[in-house]
Amino acid sequence: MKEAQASTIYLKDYRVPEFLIDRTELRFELGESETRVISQLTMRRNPELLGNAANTLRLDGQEMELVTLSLNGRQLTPDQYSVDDDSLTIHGLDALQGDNDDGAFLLSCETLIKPQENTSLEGLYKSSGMFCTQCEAEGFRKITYYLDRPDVMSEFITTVVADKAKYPVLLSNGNDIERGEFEGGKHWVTWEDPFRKPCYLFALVAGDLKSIDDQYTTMSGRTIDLRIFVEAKDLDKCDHAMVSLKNAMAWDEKVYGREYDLDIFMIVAVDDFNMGAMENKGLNIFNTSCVLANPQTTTDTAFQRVEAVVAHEYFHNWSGNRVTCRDWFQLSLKEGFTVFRDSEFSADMGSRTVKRVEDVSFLRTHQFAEDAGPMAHPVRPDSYMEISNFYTLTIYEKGAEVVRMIHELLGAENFRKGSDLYFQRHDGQAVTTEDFVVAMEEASGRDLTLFRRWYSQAGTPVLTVSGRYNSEEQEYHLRVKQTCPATPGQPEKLPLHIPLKMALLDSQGQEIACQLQGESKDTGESDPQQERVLDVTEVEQVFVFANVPEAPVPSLLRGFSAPVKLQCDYSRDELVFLMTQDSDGFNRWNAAQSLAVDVIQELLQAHQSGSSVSADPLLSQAFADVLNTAIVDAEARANNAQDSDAFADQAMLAKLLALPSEAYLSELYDVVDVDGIHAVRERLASDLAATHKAAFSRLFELCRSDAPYVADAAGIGQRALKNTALAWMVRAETPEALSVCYAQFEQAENMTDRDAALRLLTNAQSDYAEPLREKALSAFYEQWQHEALVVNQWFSIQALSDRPGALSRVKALMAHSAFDIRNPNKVRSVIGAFCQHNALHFHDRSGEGYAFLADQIIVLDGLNPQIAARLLTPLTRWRKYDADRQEKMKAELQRIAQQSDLSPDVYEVVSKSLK
Ligand code: B3K
Ligand code: ZN
Repeated sequence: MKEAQASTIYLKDYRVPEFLIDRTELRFELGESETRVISQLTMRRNPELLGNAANTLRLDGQEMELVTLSLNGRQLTPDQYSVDDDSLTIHGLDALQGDNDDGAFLLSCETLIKPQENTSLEGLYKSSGMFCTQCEAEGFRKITYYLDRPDVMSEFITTVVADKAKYPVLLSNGNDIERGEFEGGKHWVTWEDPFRKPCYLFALVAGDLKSIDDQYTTMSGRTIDLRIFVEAKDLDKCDHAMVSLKNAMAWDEKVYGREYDLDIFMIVAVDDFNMGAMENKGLNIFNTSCVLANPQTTTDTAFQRVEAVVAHEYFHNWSGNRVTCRDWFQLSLKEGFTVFRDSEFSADMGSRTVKRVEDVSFLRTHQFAEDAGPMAHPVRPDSYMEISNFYTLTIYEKGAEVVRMIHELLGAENFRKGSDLYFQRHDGQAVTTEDFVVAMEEASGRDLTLFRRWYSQAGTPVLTVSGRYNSEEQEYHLRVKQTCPATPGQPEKLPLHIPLKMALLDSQGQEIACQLQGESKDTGESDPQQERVLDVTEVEQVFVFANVPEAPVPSLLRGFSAPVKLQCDYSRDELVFLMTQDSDGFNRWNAAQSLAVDVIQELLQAHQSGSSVSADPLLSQAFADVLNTAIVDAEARANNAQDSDAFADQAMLAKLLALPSEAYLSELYDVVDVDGIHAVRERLASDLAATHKAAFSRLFELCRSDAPYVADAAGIGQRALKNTALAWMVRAETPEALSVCYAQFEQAENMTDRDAALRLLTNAQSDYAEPLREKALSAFYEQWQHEALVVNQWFSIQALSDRPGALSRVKALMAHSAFDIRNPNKVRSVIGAFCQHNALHFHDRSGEGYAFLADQIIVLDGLNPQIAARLLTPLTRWRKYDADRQEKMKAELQRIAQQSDLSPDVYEVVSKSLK
């Protein structure tokens, strides 16, 4: 493996910048074969470095041709500077600068770049005939020579010049202040962004775009223009994003007191994009998949994603843009906080418990796996080779959990005081996670010294809890132990400050007052609480509760109050009790999951030892109870019962009727038995489907509705429950059930129902299913072939199918005319879907799945290293499989490693995985 490809950057090496850029003036002359970029940087030495004698100025820059360079108006000669693959260095700055009182100087630079040839989708590139940019984290250096680091903040004035017919819309950050036309069909627009920002927030767009426009009046009465730019054919898919944006703006005012600052807020949708969206100041650029939504083409899940991502990017205007990161080790400062903000927003817009269940399932399945793998790193990493590899589930999702824990420890009111202080103190600055924690501490008076370890320590802590009741003393002892496994570079772990939210339930399911020994009953401060947050801070602690009249069942880690693995030896009866009695909705769901996990693990053990065990009837009974609740509730709705408040949350019922996923079950084992888990879970599901056949059909019928499609919590819940019932019905693959499914596919008036039916048909294995499936798949493509996002869905539905022959189908899809390896959405919907989410076939014993992925990575690395590195994830987990699979996975990693000219992105992931 070529060692020279990537060097490691360490947090401990951080130094403040030697130079600052106060003003950045840019002019882009966009052309069909090349683009000319003219920059004028008003710079000075950083006064923080007293007596800064730096006489050499190094600017970042890659993949560009330098045309001219001048300093204070004097052109520099080649002996006065040097250029290499990554930088431009000016030597002997003092002499060049001459006498200048304030030390400021003007550096002017003209370069040529080729956006048309840029397949990395970083920097300036073309997507479907339009120019667009992606600069975070280090893409600006592909646009012009610059100090490409987030702690260099500048004002930007940008002029874009382009052919008017081809690119009628020219956008950049801030407000447009001037425009004009040149002879020969060109026009130009100048944009000014008065807010100082790092260059990673710079954006430019030029294209033939149309917009839907709206306005928002802020809490102080300012009117903001809102514009969403898309291709003309997509104008009918922007309303949901616009409503989401306005809701997000209002929510940030109400919950955080944060108001928008510019006069205009723009969103642009592009087809070729490496991730979901980007929060460029005043000009967010979105992957079409995260902005376009229309009931005909978009599922409920995608509607919810649009709402969440629009909000996330908008919230960055404060948590990320007004207050930004000092260096990329602080990435979670903006990402963790902003994910926390967007998840709270979504919770307020829809069903809070369901949102929590979804977030926690995702975290436990995917982030926990990352934390246990070779790329594990703390929320604030100590080092990286390629920062693009650190836009991870740990930075985002675990980072959000860390902020959520601070919220839990401080309470909503103090947390708000803390965020007010943080925003006010650091407005216009580039800061650290430490600054965030200090603001929270100072505003609340809460000591977070120990808590800080969450930022520096990687790995998922394990909390082992056991209870003991002493009837004579009427005491309940809760023993809590914490451990955390070693992670790369961190063999030893220190105890963390873990907020353990809990309650004690009596036999009726009522919460018992939780009085810790030593707390008096009648002092106002320590009034016994029904629910409380225990501060777990030591390796082992015993919490003694006094005046407990009967042996309680503890309800632990309510709302998933910390991102830990909870081990508690509940009996199955206790789990059923919690499922039905716990007043914490999250814990009711969690108990249901734990019961199912427990039963499946028992079945798997039997399966592996060749013995036969039948599933504990408790699980089936639990299903019957949920089904019964769902049916009674649906009947009440059907009978137009008035009291809608009394209705159950149908989305939650759908969650309770879902078995834990194979991916989650896999995460629970050190060595994953891919085939065993699949076989056992399938068999259990078939048994449950058969046992409750009539009830599922009844529920399905009751949940069908003629009401027009609305993407609100009630509508989404109703469709989720109906389609869950349909899935259980189709399991038996009877001709009747398959016909019902096909009829839904044909008659559906929205994409959610059509998609659900098509997925089931695509997975069905029986002979009867085959013609239905073929008919449905071709009709679907026929109807939607002109909608790129729907075609992606069609790809992924097929790539995910667990029918035999999956890999050859995936290869055939890649040969389909609609597939394009340069488009990340297409790559994700075929290669990504198969390798990351079709474990059964990706991990086929033959090892062909592994070889296929390695082949794709080698091709993609030459085109788009970020996407290539991201796709590697399933191979990095080789330690979790049996010896034979391990060998095969490792061999493919080694094959990738031996390629010449690997990108730093892929090099870092491969080398760390093989260590
Ligand atoms: N900040 C961007 C992610 C940039 C990824 C760069 N490789 C989107 C977001 O988190 O909001
Ligand atoms: Zn973000």
